[in-house]
Amino acid sequence: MEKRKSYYITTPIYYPSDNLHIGHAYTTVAADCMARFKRMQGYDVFYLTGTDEHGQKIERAAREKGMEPIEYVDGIVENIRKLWEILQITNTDFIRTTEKRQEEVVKKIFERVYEQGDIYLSQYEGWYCSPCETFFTERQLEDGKCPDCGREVELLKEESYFFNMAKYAPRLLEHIAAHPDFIQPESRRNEVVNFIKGGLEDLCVSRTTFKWGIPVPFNSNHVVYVWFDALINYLTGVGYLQDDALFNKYWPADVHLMAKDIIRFHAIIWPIMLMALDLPLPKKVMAHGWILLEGGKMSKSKGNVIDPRILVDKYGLDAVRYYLIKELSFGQDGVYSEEIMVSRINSDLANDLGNLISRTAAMIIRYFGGKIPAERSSAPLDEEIQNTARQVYLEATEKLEKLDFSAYLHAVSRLVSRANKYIDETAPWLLAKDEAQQSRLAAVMYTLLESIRIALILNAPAMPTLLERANQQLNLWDEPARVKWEEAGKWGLISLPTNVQKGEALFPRIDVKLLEGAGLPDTVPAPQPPAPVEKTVTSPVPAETKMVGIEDFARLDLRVAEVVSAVKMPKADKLLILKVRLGEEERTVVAGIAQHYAPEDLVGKKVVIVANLQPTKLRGVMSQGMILAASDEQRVEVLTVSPDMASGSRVK
Ligand code: ME8
Repeated sequence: MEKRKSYYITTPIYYPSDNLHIGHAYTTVAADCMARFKRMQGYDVFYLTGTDEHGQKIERAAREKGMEPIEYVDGIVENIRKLWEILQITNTDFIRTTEKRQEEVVKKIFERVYEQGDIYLSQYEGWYCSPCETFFTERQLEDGKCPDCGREVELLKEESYFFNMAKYAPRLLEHIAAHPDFIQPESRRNEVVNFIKGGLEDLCVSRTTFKWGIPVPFNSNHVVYVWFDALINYLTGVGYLQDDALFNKYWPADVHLMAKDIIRFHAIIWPIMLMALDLPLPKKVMAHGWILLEGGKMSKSKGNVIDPRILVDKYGLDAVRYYLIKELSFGQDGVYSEEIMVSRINSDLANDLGNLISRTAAMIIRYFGGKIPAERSSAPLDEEIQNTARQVYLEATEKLEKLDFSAYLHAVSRLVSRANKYIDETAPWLLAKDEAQQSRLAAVMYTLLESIRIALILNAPAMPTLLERANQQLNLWDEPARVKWEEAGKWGLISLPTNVQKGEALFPRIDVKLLEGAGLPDTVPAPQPPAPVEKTVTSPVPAETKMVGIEDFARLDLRVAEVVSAVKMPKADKLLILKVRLGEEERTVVAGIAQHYAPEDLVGKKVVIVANLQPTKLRGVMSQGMILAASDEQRVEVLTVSPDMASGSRVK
């Protein structure tokens, strides 16, 4: 049997000084997206995450609560594990630095590096930042404070073991130059190279001022420096010195993923430690940006954190993961606000993907009882969709390989938008009226369902429950969990007849009003839904009116719609709720014309609506379009066309 290729990905091991927030969730979800993608490609994946439990910071946090460090971290680690379950993280193992396996490996490594002369005993004097667990020289301080977090530092003098890093600097620079992909993104690589070129000082790798750590094996006055200990987790996790078969299978790691705050530890100290151990270096160290709040960085110690569990409860797992993965552009920071998240979920998932699926499913049921017939006549437009699907597959694959998560989801969105546009272009409700167009209608439905199948597969690494949920209506796969990535690269895998059934909306639209008074720290004001007033036509056109090209105008889908019913919106003076028919399709539109029209005056009228306006909820009612009306100082008059004009007709 052919041996499957292996893939080893890690997240940082997080400090269990407090519960984790969406920043940590971001890294873990992104790494999980990668692990799922690689599994779908057929790789044998090892995905490691865990907790970094030693050091003065944790010891202090525990003491402040009057607890033993281990007792303190045990509780938080339990919460972290639960959080990863909630987010459906598929980590292969979870490593805690307080485990026996880690202690044994750290001691052996420390001893070996000491024996070969790369670790030596000396005196250390320096400025120590306890929250960052880092020493700084006088020169590195900023205004006498920690250059990383801006907090107070303390002058510490102690006997310490030092790791001779400078010795390996030239080799590391050579390695970085020969492997341009080793440190990503490029801006971080340049930063690291400049830092190394500035001269590496030997690293202090032991402490005597506190006890909460792994003892140096030959001198129990010292504990191993927390970063020296923590980085080794990446080796212990895959069985270094303990399970050779496992280790040989997965080492070197394919990717260490983290945010930019800890890139130097991973791109300088860690490779040098591995060089000292004669081990191959990881293939890639990738640093993403930070998720910031409007007021700055989120931090456990500042207490301004966003709890991912609450978001999942409110908005659902797939939606929250989707938002996180799409939010940070390659290597860049992004600003979190609940409003931005909700508007992204509404536009990308409720309007685009969710609507595409529900509209297509409804049409296949309405026109063919859920079963697309085999007789299909294609048109050149169908090929255009196939090409888009192919390009999107290639692009999504390429972006994921590069860990450019946001660009990957942007690519997938392109296919969804193209398919939605295809519905408008082919107007299936018109085809359905004509017996002679049955086979064309079947081809249109098939093209849509194929596009959906591909878009679903491509979204699957980001949204773990999506395939299963969509499959309940679409019945595309016998076993959604076994779908392969490459199936998204092939057109025409759906065999006929299909078996599409009615189902619930996959991504219900979120009412932005739910956000009011949510009491979130540092969030921007909720975006206002577009006012439900009609387009007003004033005359004459003011000179400063900005001219638009015909292509801008063509983006509006204006249609004739027949008003089939109209009622007043309860407790709203200005609003009417109209049911309108556009060809076969029925829609609800909320219009701000109650002061100008009695509901019964509108019924039967053929009005003009903007049919491709983003749906929005007004007073709890989803409005799916806007009615055009002219207005002057006194009146508002709804635009109408003659009663014999077919509803659904285009207005241009
Ligand atoms: O640094 N935006 O642990 P840590 C994006 N124990 N990512 C964020 C984030 C934010 N606002 N906040 C945290 C440590 N992260 C060490 C690691 S590894 C051998 C030892 C994520 O709990 C991001 O991945 O402070 C960042 O690098 C990591 O959490 C820091 O986690």
